[in-house]
Amino acid sequence: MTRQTVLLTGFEPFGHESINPSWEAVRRLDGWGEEDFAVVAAQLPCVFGAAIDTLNALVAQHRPQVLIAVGQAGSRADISVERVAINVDDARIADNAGSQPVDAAVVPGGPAAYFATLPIKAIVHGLRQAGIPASVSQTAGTFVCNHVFYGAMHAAATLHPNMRAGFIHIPFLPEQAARHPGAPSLSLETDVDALRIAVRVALTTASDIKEMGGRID
Ligand code: PCA
Repeated sequence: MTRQTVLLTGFEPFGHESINPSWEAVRRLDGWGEEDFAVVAAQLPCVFGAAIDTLNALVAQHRPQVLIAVGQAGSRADISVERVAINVDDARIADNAGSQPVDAAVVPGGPAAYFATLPIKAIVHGLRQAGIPASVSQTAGTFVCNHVFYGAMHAAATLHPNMRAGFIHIPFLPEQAARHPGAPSLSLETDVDALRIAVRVALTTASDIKEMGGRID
């Protein structure tokens, strides 16, 4: 049996944080696998441009069948499985290299948006079944996470047709939320469990389930 490769990426800390839950979670899954798949975890810089360059090099090196990029979303209360990446960088804060693009295209001339090709509804369903709060998210924002998500989908669409890809935002860890009174958080253990489920569901679901994941607001 050929082993499938799953690439998980997390980000370095950004803003005023000294850790990023996405990297803390994915690095614990580096090397995890079963007879039919193996996980490679890698860190991306929180820098426009360089993050996509790093991701493209990782994809060229590892040729994953499944790519799940993970990032921190401090205001989110649950595991947010992203539906769509948009072709815009509009940064509220500077990235880790000091750049703050406003209304710039991620890929000039590229499509306005790409949908994730992971089974997002099945992943949310699997997470909820396991007692983990999760939802479909309709926006990955306009900062480096959306940028990387768009870059990943563009690479999949143009260069790697056999790679399924998507993005998951995770909340603060409790120790981060303790410095932001009122902010929601999830434990590292829950994040790691959630990513294990996302990987398994992505590998075993050929076509997504049809289950309501929309919002009105
Ligand atoms: N979250 C940021 C970028 C890096 C990260 O972990 C975002 O949501 O864009």
